[in-house]
Amino acid sequence: MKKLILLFLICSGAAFAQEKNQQTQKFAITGDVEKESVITLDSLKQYTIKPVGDINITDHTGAFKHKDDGVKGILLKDILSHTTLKTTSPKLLSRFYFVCTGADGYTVVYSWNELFNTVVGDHVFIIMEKNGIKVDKMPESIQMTSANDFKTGRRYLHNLDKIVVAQVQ
Ligand SMILES: Nc1nc2c(c(=O)[nH]1)N[C@H]1C(S)=C(S)[C@@H](COP(=O)(O)O)O[C@H]1N2
Ligand SMILES: [Mo]
Repeated sequence: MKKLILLFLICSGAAFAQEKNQQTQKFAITGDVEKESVITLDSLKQYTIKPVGDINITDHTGAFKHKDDGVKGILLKDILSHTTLKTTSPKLLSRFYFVCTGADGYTVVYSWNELFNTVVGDHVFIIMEKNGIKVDKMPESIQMTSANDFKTGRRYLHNLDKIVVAQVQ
């Protein structure tokens, strides 16, 4: 029985590790929106790709992990500006937040104000290229980064799968 449990733990661990590296070719925008959408690598081509520069990636404690060179990306707020949020008054947008989840379930949150009403939003990108590698060849596939965070690793989301729009009730 113990061996069986051990085998199960090893197998589920392997399955989980695989999921973390599961590449995504598209992500959905759902939740409190007028119309749900799916953003594909192809549909990303219509957006302006901006130079982001080099980013030092720390872990969640702040310790240096690695450096990404020559990062280029699309502003998340440019993509989200095509989505109409379901609300009766612009004043209520201050209640809204975006729940961004990777293929393995890792999740990061941005508030509407943070993205559209602070400088943070000027540095939140979907990475289209880094270290000379284009998005379709990156193991992290669709990767999102908040480049001006203190601890960049925390919101350096690999394999973006969905963005769910929600509001504080
Ligand atoms: N999808 C996904 N993204 C993730 C994580 C994760 O577990 N799953 N871990 C985060 C954390 S805590 C850190 S420190 C960085 C590490 O980035 P690296 O794996 O490229 O070094 O990824 C972040 N992005
Ligand atoms: Mo981390």
